[in-house]
Amino acid sequence: MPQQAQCHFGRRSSAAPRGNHYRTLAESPWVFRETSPFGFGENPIAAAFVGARSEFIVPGVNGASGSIFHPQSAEAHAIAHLFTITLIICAVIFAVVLGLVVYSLVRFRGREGEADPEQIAGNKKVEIVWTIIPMIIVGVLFALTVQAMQVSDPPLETKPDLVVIGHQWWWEIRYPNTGIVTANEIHIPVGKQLSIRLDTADVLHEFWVPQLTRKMTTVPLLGNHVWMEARKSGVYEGVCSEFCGTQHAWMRFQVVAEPQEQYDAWVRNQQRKAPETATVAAARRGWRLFNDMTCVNCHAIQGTPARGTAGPDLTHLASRRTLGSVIVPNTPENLRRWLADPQQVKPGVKMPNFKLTDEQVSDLVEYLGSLK
Ligand code: HEC
Ligand SMILES: [Cu+2]
Repeated sequence: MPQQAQCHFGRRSSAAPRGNHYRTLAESPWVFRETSPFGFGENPIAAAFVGARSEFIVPGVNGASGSIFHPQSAEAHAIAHLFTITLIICAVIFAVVLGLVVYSLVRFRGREGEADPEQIAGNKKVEIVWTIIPMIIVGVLFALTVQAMQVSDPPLETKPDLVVIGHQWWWEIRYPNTGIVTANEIHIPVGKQLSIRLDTADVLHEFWVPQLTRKMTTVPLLGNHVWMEARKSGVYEGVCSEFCGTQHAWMRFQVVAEPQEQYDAWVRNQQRKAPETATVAAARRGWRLFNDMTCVNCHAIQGTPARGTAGPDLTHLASRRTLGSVIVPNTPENLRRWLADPQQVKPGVKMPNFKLTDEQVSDLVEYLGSLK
């Protein structure tokens, strides 16, 4: 991966126990860094939540970057800028108010033997001043917000370069110009501003790549758009940022921004259809299972009769970095675990447990592994 992909997770110690459950954070082998979109460095609260599932957090896979403080597009930059200005204005108000309160407490504190102070009701001058100042501040923030919106929002009727469809709990990605369909991994050429149309197959989701885009809700039939653009190549973390059910937190995706030639090579590879008959015997058995176990009802594989749309398109599954919306790295070992019991990897996932035998799992892994 290019330099840009920073690692968020460092190994704590190799002596930590292996397996699913770490009782305490100290036992967890992974140090949790900068995964919060706010990028506050090592984040013990987030780590406490993730500690229990920390075997899933692997550098280089979840090692995408996602801090709002390191924007990598004009759109994200406008938003980060607005955030900083708002923060400074609020900090100044906070300091002034706090200063006046402390000053009054000290300067006008009650002393022994003192009579009650003079009682007053209302002061026109003061009231005018403290009405006008906030109005000016709100006015300035409004103007700055409109400015940021102009940069980060595409015009309503923009022709989409990419269509992203939210599903409970994964993202379908369609490239209308090239016919490519993939899942949970968006490839884009560096330095090009793309228009993305957002849709949903079920409930409201929210699309957000903190370093590249604004947040945008996926509303049925509304056709919301966002701009997406990356100034540097790298892997950027994306999330669903509107609660949408059990696995909302694991409805993630990655944006892989690469130089034009690399992107073109990726496009050519994704446009290939899968061979209808596999060459290896185990893979052939795997395909037959795929066909017979009703996998075809939910998954599509271009070039075969599999046409399902309830789950991710698997035509080039083996070329993807992760499985289950970035919950685990895409390795034969994890694919095996996924097929043996998807619920164990991602509880609540809308893929049934087929109670496959070890041998069936091996054949399926062989077949799916051939879908590069
Ligand atoms: C009822 C529909 C359904 C059936 C039947 C089904 N799946 Fe799935 N599958 C899904 C859904 C939905 C997901 C995405 C889960 C997620 O990430 O939340 C998925 C994910 C996967 C993934 C991971 C893909 C990725 O890009 O992350 C693989 C591999 C997979 N299924 C293989 C199979 C195989 C093999 C079968 C048959 C034994 C099968 N599926 C049957 C719905 C189904
Ligand atoms: Cu969602």
